Amino acid sequence: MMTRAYIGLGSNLDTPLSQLRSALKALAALPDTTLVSQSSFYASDPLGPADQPRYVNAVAALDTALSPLTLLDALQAIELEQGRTRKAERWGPRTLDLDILLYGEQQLDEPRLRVPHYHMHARAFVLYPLAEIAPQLNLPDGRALTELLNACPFVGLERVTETQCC
Ligand code: A4P
Ligand code: MG
Repeated sequence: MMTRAYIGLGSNLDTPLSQLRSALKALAALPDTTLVSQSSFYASDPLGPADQPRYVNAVAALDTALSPLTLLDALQAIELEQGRTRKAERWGPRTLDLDILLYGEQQLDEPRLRVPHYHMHARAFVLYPLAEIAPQLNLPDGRALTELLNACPFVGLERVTETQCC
């Protein structure tokens, strides 16, 4: 059985736009998974320490037969493949971050995995790309994505074209 999952992609090191393009190819190549759609790319101001480069963010929709934890393992393998190192600093710079934003209607609170992603509801760089590919979406708790967008201004965010940027 396939489940629709939404993945947040972010990068602010080593040519972020190419990091995201490579990550999308890797998502499309995951076993038992189809890459259904992808948002535009967005340049965004860093959340967290300010002394780091701007990010490029995007959101992808997958239909997957992988379980949530197997999907997380696969995403972390892609992060490592693309040179991700985990540092002590919270929200520090990274070549690639892949977050499971939503996994169907499921709400998970496990040591390795919280879904919906714990901070997605307040992040413009997640909500606007997500709205591009799933404008009618509701969260598992019943909140509409449109409601979250109304409370989250389009600030510190720009859509980037293929030829622009990083
Ligand atoms: N984990 C728990 N739930 C999830 C989930 N839904 N998806 C666990 C993915 N992983 C999840 O993540 C730490 C652990 O979270 C993982 O081992 C996994 O078991 P990490 O990727 O190693 O560390 P992190 O990403 O630094 O931590 P955190 O708290 O998840 O950070 P976020 O929320 O990912 O934020 N600013 C802009 N403009 N754009 C960004 O994309 N990203 C971050 C990172 C900070 N500032 C940003 C951006
Ligand atoms: Mg993360």
